[in-house]
Amino acid sequence: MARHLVTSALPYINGIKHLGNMVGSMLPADVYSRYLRQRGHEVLYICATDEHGTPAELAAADAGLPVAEFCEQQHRVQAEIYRGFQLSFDHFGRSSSEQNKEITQHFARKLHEHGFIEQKSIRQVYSAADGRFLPDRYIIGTCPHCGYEKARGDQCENCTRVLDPTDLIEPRSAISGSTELEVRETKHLFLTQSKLTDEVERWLDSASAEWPNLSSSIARKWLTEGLRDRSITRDLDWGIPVPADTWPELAAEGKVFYVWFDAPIEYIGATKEWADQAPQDRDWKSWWYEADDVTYTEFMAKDNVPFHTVMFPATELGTREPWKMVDFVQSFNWLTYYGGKFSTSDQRGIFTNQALELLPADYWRYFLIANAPESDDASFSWELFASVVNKDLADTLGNFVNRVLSFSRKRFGDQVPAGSAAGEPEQRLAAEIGGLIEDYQTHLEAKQFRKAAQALRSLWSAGNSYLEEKAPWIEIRTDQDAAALTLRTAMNLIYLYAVLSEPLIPSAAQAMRAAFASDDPARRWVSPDEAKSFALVEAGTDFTIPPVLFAKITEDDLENYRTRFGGSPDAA
Ligand code: B3M
Ligand code: ZN
Repeated sequence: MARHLVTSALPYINGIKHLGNMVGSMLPADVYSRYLRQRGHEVLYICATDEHGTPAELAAADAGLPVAEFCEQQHRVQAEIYRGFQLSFDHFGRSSSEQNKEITQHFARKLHEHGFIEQKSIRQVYSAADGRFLPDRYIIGTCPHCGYEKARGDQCENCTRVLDPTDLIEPRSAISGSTELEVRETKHLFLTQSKLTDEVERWLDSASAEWPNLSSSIARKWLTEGLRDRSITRDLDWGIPVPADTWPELAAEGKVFYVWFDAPIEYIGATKEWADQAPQDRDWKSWWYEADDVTYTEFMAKDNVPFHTVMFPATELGTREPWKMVDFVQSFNWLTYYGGKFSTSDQRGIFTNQALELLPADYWRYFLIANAPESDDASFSWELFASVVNKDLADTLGNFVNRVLSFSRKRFGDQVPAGSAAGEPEQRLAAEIGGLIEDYQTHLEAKQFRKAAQALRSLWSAGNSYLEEKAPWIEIRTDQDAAALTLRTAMNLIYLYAVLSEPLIPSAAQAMRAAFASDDPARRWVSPDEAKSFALVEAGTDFTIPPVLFAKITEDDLENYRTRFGGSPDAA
């Protein structure tokens, strides 16, 4: 069986992320990884904090901490939150690791060896008011392509085009707002991507056939405009140093690599971090080097697509070494907060730490996956959130589980009752759930998360319809065996839900499994055929009733959330 390498875009270190950030990268990557593992594949899910660059330096200065200390602390904070969301990383690394330094420097040397790095004197923007060179993203101005007024010097967030600071109209310092910018001469390394354009294009042609349109169209757009040589070093204190053996002069000047140069390489660096933790049985290189048996899937929001579909592939190709290239780029649009932007700088929307203070991870995981911004932006509102939680999780799933188990215990005690043999309603149910499981698998394999959530919800609904149709609380008055059959069938559904719901709602899934004494932890999945035989939970099995799986969100809760977070982007 193929091995699956999964990565999600590396969350930047400078602050706690909001839900919009998680739904476009880590969460779907986690659902996909969990699904693949459950289907018996070997999976390596890698993520890390992206720790270099000016924003980290500035955030550290704000916090009054040395930047290394700040990053260490923030890494721990983020890692803890992701654990809370049950993100099942095999490793959550740090781009500031020794491993990443080693591999990034190796990449740079190889690129140099093959003539893809040039040293040039450039004129760089210096801000007298700030007393420093301004890195690209700290110069803001009007985008020459689309007219967006807050475009950053490295990329326009509005039209996603990659920019140079000198492209900006009316540039100013993002730190102080000062327009007194002067240009000074300094030496930097450039990745001569222009020489790799044809190769990247050929690779993209062969690799991108199955990608979602969002990913391939952004990649195409960027390529059509032609690849410009990009500077890959910066005048900063914090970053991966340029190797002195290759560029002694620049190293002496204290140049470091540009954060976007070393960040994607950290996917590899973090894999080595993972292996170094248990060197005896982990081989990082086999996942990345001559790794033809590996299928590599990346998850990210759309603004990160150019870097992953063009720049990083160009970097890999230019080493002239057989590094694993991405097979599938899954990208996402934005999750908005009442139609407005989630914003870290304006503290608008819901941050991942706040979310976990309000409700357990499963509530968020399910809502976000069921409403993932796949083909379009999606909007978060408390009203929608409450209605999805109440309807799908509390009623359709939670209430079903509770009703079936409580009623059975009341009438038949603590063991799954036997009852009569399956009849026509059970056959119909079997056909229905068989088809739905097929759908669910297909959508998860295709990384169509909304559709997958829909199929799962339909599976839960099928149980409710069956229960309503059979009405064991009426059957029991005249025919104990008929009622027992209905309950045993329904309990088989509960166990089926327990196993199949795990990628989306791992805690509730675990609680449902634990209800049955016969649960075999080795069971990873239930095939349509197995499900149809209703023999997952046999008569006589001891069971318990799990605590309420999902509490309803009340009108009072809603009112509180709206007051605390603002019911609209303006109010927040
Ligand atoms: N850290 C995302 C961002 O800050 C960036 C992703 C890196 S993935 C290699 O926009
Ligand atoms: Zn623009």
